This record gives sequence, structure tokens and C-alpha cells, in this order.
Amino acid sequence: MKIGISCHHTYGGSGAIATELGKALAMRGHTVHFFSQAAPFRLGTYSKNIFFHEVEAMNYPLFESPYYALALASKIAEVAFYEKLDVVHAHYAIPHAISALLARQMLEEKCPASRCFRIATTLHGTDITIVGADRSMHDAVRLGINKSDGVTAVSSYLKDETISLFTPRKPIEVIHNFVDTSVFRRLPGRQTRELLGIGSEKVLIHMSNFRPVKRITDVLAVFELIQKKIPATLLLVGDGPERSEAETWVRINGLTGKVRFLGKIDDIVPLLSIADLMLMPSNVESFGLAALEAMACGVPVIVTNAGGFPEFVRQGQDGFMHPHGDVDGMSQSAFRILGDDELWARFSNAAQMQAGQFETALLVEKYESFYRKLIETP
Ligand code: GMT
Repeated sequence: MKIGISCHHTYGGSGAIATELGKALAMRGHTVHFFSQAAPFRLGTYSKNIFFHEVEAMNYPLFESPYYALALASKIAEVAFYEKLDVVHAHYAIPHAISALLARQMLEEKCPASRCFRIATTLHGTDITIVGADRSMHDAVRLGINKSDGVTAVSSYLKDETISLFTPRKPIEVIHNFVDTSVFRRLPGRQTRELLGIGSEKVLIHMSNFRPVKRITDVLAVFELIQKKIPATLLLVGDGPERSEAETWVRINGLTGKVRFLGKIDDIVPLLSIADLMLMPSNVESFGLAALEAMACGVPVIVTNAGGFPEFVRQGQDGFMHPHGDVDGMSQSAFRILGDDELWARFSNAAQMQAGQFETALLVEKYESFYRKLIETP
């Protein structure tokens, strides 16, 4: 198949999944054209089957900001026509689904609807729960959903949320996030520990784009309680609007030195490989890809008992789930896992096994048959 994928290139789960999907499809012999503002952060690979089209939105004094959605639509139309794309897969409803619809309209005269590309849209989370829930975007998201040829959501939770917020006319198929366990696996950690100057203390990790939904202060508060009982370091990977506040919190609470702000890092496997526990106490995650990737590297997780987490984290086996904001409960669970080496090893093995249920190959096959259904539907 010839597949176009449009996604956000920035540090975030939807761009990560879109890119990993495209890479896996290319490995399986499909031709994949990526559309984005810049190379997606996880692309970093060469393949005869992968093409990247940077979308440059024109700047003009009349425009307050460049019209990216329109530039994207034009680029999709151009590439879809010349490369005869079968499917354009929009990751995150806004603006990608709308740009794909517009691109198809741009091609109306050149390519009869029956031969034009099909539009698949994957809903990732905040496109529904935050952006889509905002009055200013609600109707645009609904249009994107209803006019796509097929729609997927990354969890049953997100599917239900979408139905209750948008009562869409389209059926929504659930295709969970996935992880390549040949890449995300526990590597020997001695060198990484040395590079970071970490001794034998326990390592906790949090990875995100530091948005309010991630509850960074809860990550810090849980860590603060733990490090009073066990020697520990907290690695914070990523960056975003809440970082500055988090850094201030760390200084005020005297944790400088124990909390390490590492910023945006692309190769996270070595860091996950030295981690003993991942903290992800978000308000809600439609899935929670970072936790799945941590589990694949044998890292038990402490997460919120809402959203998509219960669809892959088994309570008391791979980690523990708590209501969001339950800092005491989370720190008690963390202490339980970190304070008992035998129990930790059991959780670590279980988490690794469970991640195997979400192996890339299994889920990519689902996307392939989803595309085929769309193409075969007249
Ligand atoms: O909030 C993020 O971490 C980024 C966001 C995105 O859209 O890039 O991630 C969402 O999509 C991921 C991939 O499907 C999911 O694993 C995340 O749970 C989801 N984030 C939220 O729902 C907050």
C-alpha cells in the first residue's frame, strides 16, 4: 500500500506512535510518506520505503501566523496525486484530519472520489479530551471524525469519551498503542549510571511533555516521600510549560541534586534500563505510551487508575494504579516495590511479559487490515 501519515513532530505520544507505525509499515514493504512541520522526533532512520515531506507554511505580513493547516492540505494533495496514495492517515484530529479532507477536495477535479485516497484518523487523547472539548474546536473535531472514512482510538476509554462528547456517526475501532520489544528492552545499565554519576541508589523516572495534565508536582511529591526512606534519584525526561515551576519546587524543597532535569532525549532506552520505577500520575491518559515503553524495559509503574491505564497495567502485577492526586497511596505503593528486591524482580518480569501483548507487529497488522477495509469499501 502507499500510505501518507501526517502527525505532530514534537515530543509527544501521538507523534511517537505515528512515526513508529510508519517505520513498521515501511519494514513490511509499504511505501510511507510522512507529512509534518519538521522531521518527527522518532524518525531517525533511512529506508527506501520512507519519504518525509516538510510542510512549510508561507509567512506573509497580512497573516498573524502562518496557515499550517492549509499548507499541509496542499502538500498532501500534491503528494497524494503524484504518488497515488491509497490512504492518508491523520494522527490527532486537529488539524490533520481537516487538512486531509481539504486535500481530497482540492483533488476533486483531478481524481474521481472512487479513486482518491481514503482518510483514516486516529484519535490520540487530548485532541478529544482537551482541544476537542473546547468550544472553539468542537465542531472542527466532529467534522474530522464524521468525514473520515475510518476512525480509530487508542483505547476503549477514548472511544467511549469520543462517543459521549461527539456522538459521532462513524463507528470507532480501538487499536491500542504498541511497543517494539526488540528495541525497548532492558539493557545493561552500568555505563549509563556512570555517565549520570548515579551510584547504587534507586532510580525513579518520569517522561512527559510537562503539561498540566501530567501533574509534575505529584511526581515530585511522591519522590520526596520516597527519598526520605530510601536513597533515590529522580530522572525527569522531557520539557514543557510546567518545568520551570517544577525546578522551583525542587529548589524550595531542598531536592536539588536528587532530581535531575534531563530535558528532551530521543534515545530513552538506556535511561529506562537503569530505572527501578516509573511515575505517571496524570489526571488522565488516553493510553499512556511512556508507561508501556517503561514496562517493556522491565520497569514497574505507578499510574493513575483512570483513562487507558487499566487497559494494559495489571493492578498489583506490573505496578499499582491510584486515583489521581493520591500522593500518599502512590508513595506507599512505590515504597512497597522498591523496598523488596524479590517483589521488584517479580513486577519487573511481569511488566516485561505484559508489554509483549502490545508488540508492534500485532498492532501494526490491525492497522493494515483497517486500511484494507477502507480501500476495499467502494
Ligand atoms: O500528552 C501527551 O503525552 C502527548 C499526547 C499526544 O497527543 O501527542 O499523547 C496522547 O497520545 C498518546 C499516543 O496515543 C497516548 O499514549 C497518551 O496517553 C495521550 N496523552 C493524553 O491522553 C494526555
